[in-house]
Amino acid sequence: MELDECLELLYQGRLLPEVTVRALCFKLKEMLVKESNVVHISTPVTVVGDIHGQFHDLLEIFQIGGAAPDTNYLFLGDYVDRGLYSVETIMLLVVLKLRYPHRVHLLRGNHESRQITQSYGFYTECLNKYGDGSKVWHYLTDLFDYLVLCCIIDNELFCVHGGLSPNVQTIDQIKIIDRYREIPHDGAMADLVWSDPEEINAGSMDHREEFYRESSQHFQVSPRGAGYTFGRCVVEKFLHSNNMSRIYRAHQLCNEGYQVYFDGLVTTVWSAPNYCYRCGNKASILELYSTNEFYFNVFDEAPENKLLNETVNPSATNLKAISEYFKEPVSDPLQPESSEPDVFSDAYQARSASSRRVEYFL
Ligand SMILES: [Mn+2]
Repeated sequence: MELDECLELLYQGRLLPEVTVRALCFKLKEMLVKESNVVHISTPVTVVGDIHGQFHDLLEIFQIGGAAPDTNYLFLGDYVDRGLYSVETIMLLVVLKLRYPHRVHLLRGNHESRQITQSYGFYTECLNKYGDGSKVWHYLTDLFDYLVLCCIIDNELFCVHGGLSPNVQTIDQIKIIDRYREIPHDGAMADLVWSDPEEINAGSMDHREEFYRESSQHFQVSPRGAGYTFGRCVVEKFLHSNNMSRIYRAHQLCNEGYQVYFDGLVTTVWSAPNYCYRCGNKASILELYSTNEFYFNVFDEAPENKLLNETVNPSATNLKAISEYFKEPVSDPLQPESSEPDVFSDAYQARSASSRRVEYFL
């Protein structure tokens, strides 16, 4: 099948035959094996954060941000899991990368992994859509091992899915990682896709808190169970050593679609509106015209999702089904607050990273 033919089907939300998926994955692996772990690109480019299988919202991104290849895109990872259309989402991105290799760039997120996708939806979705004997999940997770880890825009903007690592001081140290593998549990490669910035508000702090404030400037164990949280000192040191000005990353839900840390040195871009069809958050894409001219294009969920909400949203009767789909307890909004926090609540998401319970599904 020709690439343009594939694109036409995929834009309609159709699935490609398994043999085609196999051939496309092999072809893209051949292309990606030649890429460095750190890809260099130039502005103008539009940066996209987590999508998590929300296919209709990906189509919305092309509506508001411009179609590929008229607009250059850098996707920061987490294409699959959670949403109901991971296969459609990743296949559209795979074919766009093959068709327009210099205008579409795909980084690896922590969900582009065999282990994580078996727990958070993508594995089950592949079997549901292609049948129990199908190998679509294998083809795609093998392909994930070839995705690049980082991107540098105009030699000064560092882009990665998660964040920094205590094992990485220079870009060259990223370039020598053997990335053609499952994401390990620890080490530089794991940290790049798992870590989070952590900003401590100086304000009313007593002396005991001063100690924590100091230590939080550096790397701390992450409540996610993988990667680290990192503070302003770490960011300033990394940017200075590598002669860069800012970091753009994804990986954390933002109610307003993006979040700025450390006076703009780090920015989170989040591109899954109304995450999991129930978080009520906005999403954004970051349009970079040059290193110092940019615009956060904020958007709400696609109208198609609202139809989905009728079927997916937690009414008392289908809570159990959703709980099983998401493989985690879902609290019943009609019941009084239980001891487990509702990790999807605004109040919970607004907490600082270290005060949150493990939420490595994000
Ligand atoms: Mn992530």
